[in-house]
Amino acid sequence: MLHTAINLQTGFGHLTDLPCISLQFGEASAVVSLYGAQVLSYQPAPGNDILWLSPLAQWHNQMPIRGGVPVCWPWFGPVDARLNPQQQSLPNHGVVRTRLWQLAEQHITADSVSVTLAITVPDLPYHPNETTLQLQLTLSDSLTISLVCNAVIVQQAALHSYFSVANIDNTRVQPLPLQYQDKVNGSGSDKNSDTPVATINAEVDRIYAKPAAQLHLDTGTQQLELGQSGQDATIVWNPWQDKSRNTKDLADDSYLEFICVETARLQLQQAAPLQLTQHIKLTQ
Ligand code: TA6
Repeated sequence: MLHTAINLQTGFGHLTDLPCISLQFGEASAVVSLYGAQVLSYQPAPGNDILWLSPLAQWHNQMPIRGGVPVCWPWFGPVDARLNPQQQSLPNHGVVRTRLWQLAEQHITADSVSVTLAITVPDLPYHPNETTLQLQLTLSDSLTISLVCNAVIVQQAALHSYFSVANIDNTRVQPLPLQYQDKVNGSGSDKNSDTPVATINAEVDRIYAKPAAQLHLDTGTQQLELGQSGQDATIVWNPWQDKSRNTKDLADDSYLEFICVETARLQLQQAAPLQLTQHIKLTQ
């Protein structure tokens, strides 16, 4: 008999007072924090965490947790003026990373273990009504993370996944579009690459529009398939040396240990419901 379970747990790693939910499906496990609905751990087998969590991550005093899969919503990066009519000072990557979510549903079947976390946001700066957002997490022989909002509003979103890498020099993401927007130094300028493969040997902060539905991440020792749907962009980010040193909740050498490959919907033209999914599967 396959061992399956869903449990409330207090604490994960050094975040000893964080309210979390753990999921177990046979050998595989996952942990999601109720703060931010942030997946913090995905282990296809015991001891092999696919996701990276900063040793300096914090969650008190409105700090978003550095690592795992932060949920960015309803904007990505600095807020766009269209979503901030009163020109308030608003946090990077939206408002739900630093709020407590609730467990809304849980299911155990022969094929998977799943939970749905939900949050109702009463105070979007550009929308008068309460808005409900859900994060659905399904663990089987892979992990599927879906962010769902049925409201017909203008909304951006990203699943800002931090993946553990064995060796950043040998880390590769492919296939990516040749054209990308380069955000290093805040320039936002369009660049062209001559290869569909992203490698990391300096600070990288790129937005790729119209990415493929299936990406391949080679971490140096492991191969991951990253499926995505509902997206219009993939972001690849590594802060490299200087930004690691200058970011409070990163250690000096943290840039050697992770790459962010993010599934995002960034369009601001149309009010539309949201269903954004990232599917993570270890293949080797
Ligand atoms: O997705 C890349 C990015 O937007 C970068 O520009 C970088 O700042 C990163 O996210 C982390 O943002 P955060 O607000 O979590 O420090």
